[in-house]
Amino acid sequence: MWRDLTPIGRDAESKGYRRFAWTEADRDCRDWFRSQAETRGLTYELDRNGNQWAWLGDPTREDAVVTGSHLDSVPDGGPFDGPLGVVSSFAALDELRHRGAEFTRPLAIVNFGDEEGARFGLACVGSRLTAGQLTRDQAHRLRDADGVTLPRAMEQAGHDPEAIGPDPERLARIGAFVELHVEQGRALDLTGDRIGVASAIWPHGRWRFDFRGEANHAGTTRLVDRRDPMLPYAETVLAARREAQLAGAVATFGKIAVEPNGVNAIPSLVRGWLDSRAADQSALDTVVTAVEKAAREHAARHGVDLDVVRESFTPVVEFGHALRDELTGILGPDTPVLGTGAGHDAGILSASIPTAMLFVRNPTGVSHSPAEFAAEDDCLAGVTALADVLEGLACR
Ligand code: HGY
Ligand code: MN
Ligand code: MN
Ligand code: MN
Repeated sequence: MWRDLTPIGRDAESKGYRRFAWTEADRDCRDWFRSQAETRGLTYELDRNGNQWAWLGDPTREDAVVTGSHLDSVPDGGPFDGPLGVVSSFAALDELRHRGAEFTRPLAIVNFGDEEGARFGLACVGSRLTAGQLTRDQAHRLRDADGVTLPRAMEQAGHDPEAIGPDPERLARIGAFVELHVEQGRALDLTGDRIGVASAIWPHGRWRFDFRGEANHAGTTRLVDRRDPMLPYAETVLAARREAQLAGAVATFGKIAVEPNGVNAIPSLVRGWLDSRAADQSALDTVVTAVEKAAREHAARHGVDLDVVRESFTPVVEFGHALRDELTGILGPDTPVLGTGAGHDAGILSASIPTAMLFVRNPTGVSHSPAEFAAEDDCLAGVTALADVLEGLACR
């Protein structure tokens, strides 16, 4: 199963994954998911928001146990972030069938579309639409770097963009959602554990900083005559690192767009995206406020205009104790419980249904990079743990 999936969307040079929403690689991943579902005799379903479901049992009941994750990636992402959760879900079902488990509740495996937001800039689009945290109109306004709108991309992929929207009936059918995910950090490696349970997802958001200056000739324009937006942008990147350090938070300017983007042209516009996260809201607010203040001071000093737009924000997610304690009850009371700075579909759904997460050890701690890694025996331990959890929740 894993071997069929890993070549899809993998760049030969970087060895990283480029599985972006509604592209051919995304289509191939979806075809893979459907074939895995149908090979197992599960009822396959593509929902109005482009999420894929594979059902065992009566999907109309209101107490289904759902597991799964996403298959899309960030640019040059790693092989485990998302796919490990989906593959482990199918493998856990195989394990439960091997055990002869008798299901007393429906089970579904899900692939949530566009979790990373790599193409259209907003994370968790599939689960946000389903949970009613993103409206159709907001989704229709999303566009990629080439100006292709989300509706257009959906149409090109054969999905009706007018059908997207909240899906409360579907959520009403779910009694519990458990997402297995590779750990994006080294907490389990440091404690020597293979598996952990999530306690919370840090509050996090994305802010766009538009520094507007004056395009001009790089060779003939005197320094004193310039209104170069690249300078306040650079100073703001350094300010973000400083403010995050002070607040015990994280802040990253990882994406930039420059116009006209010519080697010999002073930019007219430098657009930078800040991703900032912190264990608590007040620390996050402190960082973002301080970074914006610094950006405005630097911009003014260089005669550059600045617009700051909050593009997305996810408040802290505390996973409910009831389901979390059920998991540690099944996996063992000394199962480590750990927070994460990474966003997940489970974080979005936790506002609507009982949700929990399992983490699988990643000895490198690296993610969103081809260097992301999980050892085979840890992945197998993840499958066993997920099978134990699903058996405890959905079987006699
Ligand atoms: O950005 C995140 O934390 C997630 O990987 N989408
Ligand atoms: Mn990710
Ligand atoms: Mn992920
Ligand atoms: Mn429309």
